[in-house]
Amino acid sequence: MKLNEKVIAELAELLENAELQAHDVVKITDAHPEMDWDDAYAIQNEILRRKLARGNRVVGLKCGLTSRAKMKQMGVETPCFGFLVDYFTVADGGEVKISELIHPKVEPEIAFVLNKPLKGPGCHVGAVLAATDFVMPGIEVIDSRYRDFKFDLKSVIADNCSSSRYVLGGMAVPVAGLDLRTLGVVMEKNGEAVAIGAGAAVLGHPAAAIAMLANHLGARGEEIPAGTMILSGGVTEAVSVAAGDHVNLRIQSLGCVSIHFA
Ligand code: OOG
Ligand code: MG
Repeated sequence: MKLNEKVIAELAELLENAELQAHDVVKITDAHPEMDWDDAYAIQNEILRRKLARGNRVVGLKCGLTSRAKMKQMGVETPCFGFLVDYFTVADGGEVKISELIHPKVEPEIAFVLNKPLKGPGCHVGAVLAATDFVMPGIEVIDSRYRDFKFDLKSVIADNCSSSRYVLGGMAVPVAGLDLRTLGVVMEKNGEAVAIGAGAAVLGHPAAAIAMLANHLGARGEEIPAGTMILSGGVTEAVSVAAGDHVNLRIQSLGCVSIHFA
């Protein structure tokens, strides 16, 4: 750790206020170039602590920057992990007010729901599939708190990996009999296909993202509890949205989910 507790608390407050008040900030590594990975996750944890103290509940976890398309779009080479809390949840077909967000983008994701805990190190795709109750289609709404959506990996980890809103829907399908690598993914904005991909875009197999999260937490002596919902990361580039936009995601064998921006 390079930052002291006071600076970590101040940066968490700055980033969380930016989220809650929907305004951008300059990326925190500009003023703190010495910060390290543990500092970045400590700031994210402090944001979580603030939310829990206010009565929010964790409803899931997320992996980010797990596809080449996303890494290239954001200029970052390594996946990151974050949390999802209750008020991020939008009902299928539901509405998000653009005025509550800064510069939102949507991305198509495969969500996993576990029925067994997962613990690294050594977690692998097979262990993830054996612990998966079902998968579902999900649209994640990301909204970096950083100006112009530009950041480096440490800044984005501190900012809870741009987490903002998400919607799950479609069918809950057990993974036995599904090849998650070849599932086709089509995301439409206002009826036009704006992002097309397949599951293998996420680290060769979306379950590899979940294994990576289990190994990341394992290195900190933590595990992913049974019952956890996890977003495995955007399959394609994220797409900007504005008021009036309707977004629909269709994943082969898993059905559709949609969201509207007002
Ligand atoms: C970081 C969060 C990335 C994903 O699925 O890749 C993410 C960002 O792109 O702002 O959620
Ligand atoms: Mg995402």
